Amino acid sequence: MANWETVEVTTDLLICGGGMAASGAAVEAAYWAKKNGLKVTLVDKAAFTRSGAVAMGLSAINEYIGYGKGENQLQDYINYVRQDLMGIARDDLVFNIARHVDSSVHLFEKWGLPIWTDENGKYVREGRWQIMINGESYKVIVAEAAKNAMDKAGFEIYERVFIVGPIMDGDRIAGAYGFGTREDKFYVFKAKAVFAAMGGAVHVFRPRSVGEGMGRSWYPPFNSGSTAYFTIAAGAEMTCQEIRFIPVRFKDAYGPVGAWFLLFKSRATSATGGEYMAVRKAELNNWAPYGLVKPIPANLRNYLGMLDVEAGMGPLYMETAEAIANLAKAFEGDEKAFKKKMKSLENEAWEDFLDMTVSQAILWAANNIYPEKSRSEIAACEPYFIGSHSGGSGAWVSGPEDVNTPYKWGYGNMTTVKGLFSAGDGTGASSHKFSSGSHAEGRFAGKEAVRFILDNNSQPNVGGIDEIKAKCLKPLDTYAAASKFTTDPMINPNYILPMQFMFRLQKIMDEYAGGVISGFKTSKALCERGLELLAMLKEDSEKMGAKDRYELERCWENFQRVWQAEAHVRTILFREETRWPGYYFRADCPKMDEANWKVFVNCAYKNGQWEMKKVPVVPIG
Ligand code: SFD
Ligand code: AMP
Repeated sequence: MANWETVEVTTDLLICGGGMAASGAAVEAAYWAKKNGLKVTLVDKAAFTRSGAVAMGLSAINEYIGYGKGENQLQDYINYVRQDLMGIARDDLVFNIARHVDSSVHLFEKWGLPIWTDENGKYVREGRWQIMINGESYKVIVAEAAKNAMDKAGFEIYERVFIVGPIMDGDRIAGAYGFGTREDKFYVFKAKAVFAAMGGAVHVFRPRSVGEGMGRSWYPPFNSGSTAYFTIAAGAEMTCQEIRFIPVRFKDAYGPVGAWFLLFKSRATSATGGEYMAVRKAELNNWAPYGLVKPIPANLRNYLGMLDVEAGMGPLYMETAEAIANLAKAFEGDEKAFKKKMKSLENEAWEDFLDMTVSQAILWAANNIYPEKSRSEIAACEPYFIGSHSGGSGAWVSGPEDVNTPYKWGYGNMTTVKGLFSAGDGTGASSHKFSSGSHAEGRFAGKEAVRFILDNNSQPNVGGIDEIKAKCLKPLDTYAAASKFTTDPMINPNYILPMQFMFRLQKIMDEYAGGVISGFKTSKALCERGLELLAMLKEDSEKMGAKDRYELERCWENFQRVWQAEAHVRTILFREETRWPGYYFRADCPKMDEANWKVFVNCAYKNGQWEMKKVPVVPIG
């Protein structure tokens, strides 16, 4: 067996992940733990200040209610999220995040994040719920505050340690295991409670960017479904596993569109010039009542564009030049003021991408695109699994104690597994939290996890470490034992390399589970065949081979992706209707069925079997 040192760390609360939710959890838990003589430990697979979805920065904060300022009511946000998810959302969770989110944003500002303000000092709104920021260093600012809180309390942060999976003591979480990505070290973390916030899942489906563009995606390619795998493997109930998110993005470099639609008030058109949201408006009646609300749900906005593409009217375009011209129109007649306005609009257009998707700015430059002169191509991307944006997948967690909700079993944001908490992309049915809401939810969950520990203050048993270590390092052994059998170690019948494993997974998902190549369509028969192929892929995961530490990480990332994939396909198969056209289409059940399927679909993996069930949607307010 590979000769790696074993490092054992014993703590009270283990925070897995170092993104927005984990940063929130660290700030809050460090305070409450220190006060109560407990210890917190944080583990991130990357460098904490530049890790996760906000690594590159962001140009907007997408959830700011302005509740204390009388700008919006919490109930309006709850209604907005439920409608955007075609009726399927947990109002209690959305409410809980909404009531705490503004204070996270105020903390960001206090810690140094520049938020745009108008001449009266009011935050500049991108849309009703979003505010604009100069956010290139957003993650650095938020992570440093978390680091300071942890340092002040004398708590440790482990960077560049990849968490593979949970360690259980019966039905209670007992810790996690993983390995160093820069050192030959196997880690065992023993904890009384675990907060799993290792982001969403990217590259489960074949991306549009393949070959020379491989690795480019809208969401970070290094978020590989670790949270989903961790919670599923611990036996936690999962929800909304069918609600993938398909963002429409500027084509090929995946630049976000929110600023263009909301701040610049741009139109999106087909090649023939028609604005699909206007031309195809009648289609929305088929998806009533959700198709008739404002804003029109994200999946339906996607769907109308997809119908144009299917009708041969692609490519689709963002009319950037027209939008900029419209905004500058009021200044026509005063040459100096007009030029100044045009310059500031151009700056805003470029900054939007330079703040969060640098490669889109590079692609514009490479393709001679001047947003004020020409329109720019947009397209629906491959599917992503993220519970924090406009998808819904994640763990099923307990609602807050002080809210009258049927979904409650003890500690807020605890999964159905004792002592295992989650937030951000890790929790389901509570979409539209984004960066700010993930942080607020993390703060709440961190505090609740400390409360759990105070009530259950015993160290669970951790056994079987040698077996776990052997299994974790096995891909290195498999490769070492067989790589000399062939002249090219890339081609070898004794193992499957991580890249080959990932390509096989992505091909299955693309062709059977409604990826880009299938026009986002699938069916019962396709899902069933996809599950057969996934079962064989899972069998072959026993034969994963890794030539070095780097490939070992890739092996386990892909292993985690497969579990997210399976939960997804099983849930699509179980739900016999189409509810989110524009995200996926069950071609054999093409209509929405409110009478039978206005429910959550939850699943859990227990004793080697998947259990699927319907859970009623109970709105509050
Ligand atoms: O424009 C392991 N997001 C946006 N949110 C906004 O508020 N405004 C925007 O402008 C947003 N847009 C946007 C966004 C994201 C991206 C990539 C782009 C544009 C280009 C969404 C938010 O970023 C998102 O909601 C939150 O970041 C979610 O927070 P969280 O904590 O659930 O996930 P994370 O931040 O990605 O952190 C994950 C962490 O886990 C680590 N990790 N650690 C140990 N072991 C493992 N196995 C691990 N696997 C992962 C990661 O390193 C990271 O620290 S726009 O498109 O709408
Ligand atoms: P995006 O850049 O697509 O991630 O969107 C950023 C924010 O703007 C999110 O809150 C979206 O829900 C919202 N948004 C994007 N496009 C639209 C639109 N056409 N109408 C309403 N809201 C939108």
